[in-house]
Amino acid sequence: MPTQVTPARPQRLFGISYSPWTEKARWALEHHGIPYTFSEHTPLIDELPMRLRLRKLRGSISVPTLLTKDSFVQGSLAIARWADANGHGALLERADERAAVDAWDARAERAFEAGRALYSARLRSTPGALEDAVPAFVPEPLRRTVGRIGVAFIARKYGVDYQAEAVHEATLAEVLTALRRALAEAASQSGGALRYVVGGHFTLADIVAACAVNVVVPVGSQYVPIRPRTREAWTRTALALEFGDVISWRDALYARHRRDGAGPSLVA
Ligand SMILES: N[C@@H](CCC(=O)N[C@@H](CS)C(=O)NCC(=O)O)C(=O)O
Repeated sequence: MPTQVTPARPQRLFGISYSPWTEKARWALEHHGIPYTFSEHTPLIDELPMRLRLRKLRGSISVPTLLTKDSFVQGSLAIARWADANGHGALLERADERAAVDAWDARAERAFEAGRALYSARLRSTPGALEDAVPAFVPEPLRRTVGRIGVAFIARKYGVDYQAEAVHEATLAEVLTALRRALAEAASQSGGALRYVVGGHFTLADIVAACAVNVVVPVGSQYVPIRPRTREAWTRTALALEFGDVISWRDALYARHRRDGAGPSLVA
């Protein structure tokens, strides 16, 4: 008698497609060939459904959050490590690399937060960007107002300081300088091929560092779908000019190590 095989339920990832935290989690999952469906999370509008899903009415919740067959994995680092423990690709960190990866993750986290603050401020000042950032179902006359409320919600929830533009820019420059230094050291060890920030091979540290570069200049839309005005709001032109070498490294890393990218381009 033939045995009936029930296909395993794929993982479901809740995230914000252009968010660096979400991209970090997706890259790790896709590196390991882990199948998942993606659900776009809209701040404020999806807050209550997400709380009910997680059975967490108090305390903070955020995305990315991964629903596996038996649990929720919350936070980009935890998801990347879950992927490493459950996937089939080459390990993204060995036990002896964990401390170095943690240090890069902490650095990238500072860049992500600085990037979010600059992006939130820029959303309010770039014509059409607020309207672009809200889901398609919101009717035209309401788009700007809904966008404004959404940004205010994120600013309050994450303590975003709109005024500290110079401080956030300096944080980004500091992280990119550290990355440039690490790549220079890696070049002297590897003899100039594609360089890796930890251990001479592709690790989670490269993923988080590349995602930190994405908050200065978003990577191509074939990897992370992003609308043109949203891209504009993330872009820091002066830093992009100053750190062209680091951006080229990020592009080469994506070309070599990011499988198919996150899906179809949203660029019109
Ligand atoms: N430490 C968390 C931070 C994630 C985070 O800050 N997520 C924000 C991205 S803007 C978020 O969920 N925003 C939507 C919301 O809070 O509703 C991680 O590593 O995943």
